[in-house]
Amino acid sequence: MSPVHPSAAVRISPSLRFTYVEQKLMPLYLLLSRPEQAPSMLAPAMSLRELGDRMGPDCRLPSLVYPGQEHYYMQSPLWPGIMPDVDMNGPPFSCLMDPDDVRLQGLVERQVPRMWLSPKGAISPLHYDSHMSILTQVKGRKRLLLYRPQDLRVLQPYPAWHILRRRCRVDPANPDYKRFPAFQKVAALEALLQPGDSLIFPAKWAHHTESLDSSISVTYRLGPARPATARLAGVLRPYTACHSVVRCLVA
Ligand SMILES: O=C(O)CCC(=O)C(=O)O
Repeated sequence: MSPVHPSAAVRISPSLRFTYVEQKLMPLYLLLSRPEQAPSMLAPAMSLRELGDRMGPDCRLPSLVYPGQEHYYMQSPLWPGIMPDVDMNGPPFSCLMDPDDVRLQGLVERQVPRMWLSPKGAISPLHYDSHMSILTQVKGRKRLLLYRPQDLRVLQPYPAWHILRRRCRVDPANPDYKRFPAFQKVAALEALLQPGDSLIFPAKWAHHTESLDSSISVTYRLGPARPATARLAGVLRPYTACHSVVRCLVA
């Protein structure tokens, strides 16, 4: 019997900037444009073996969407057993769900935990999420720039009907102050995550991420179970948890 190789959702991009595209709105976009004109495309199911080959230095496989070079970023639900050498019940994961932590009380899981496997230099351009995130670094280092919800308007997110909704027009890595002069006055918080660190940030905190090494992260998304805690989630601030030590990013 041939071995079964699990498959993963993989984002494909013509550059190391992996602009997330709203998948639900993609069919509409493809009525008007060709796939290779999209900022990125999702390969729904690629075997881990093929992903490994494509991410390797000597890949000879033909490109899937973009003519010439393309890059791959696995962004996939985390199945049991996908990382057999990582104890998902041990630190730092175990300390994140501390029932006594008032910041997590009343929150429920809003998305199946996700695994993010990226090459060195991969960028997730500035965007915000609708739920609180816990981003845990498993391998390699990841740098995040975070912006407060009150600065969101200045970051110029695309409207709700757009395939780039929740993405921002401002690019902190290459700021265009002529086009976005107000951005000069906006301060970012910076987080450098090492393996074992977790960053917890509430909904609507826009973030830009950069993989400083080839990287594996896991995200959990939590949302309020009751409307009263929705207000609490909105005022929380990001903090990092390194194993059982929690240190505030913002004083
Ligand atoms: O680091 C990444 O690229 C993925 C994490 C992220 O941006 C997110 O969870 O929204």
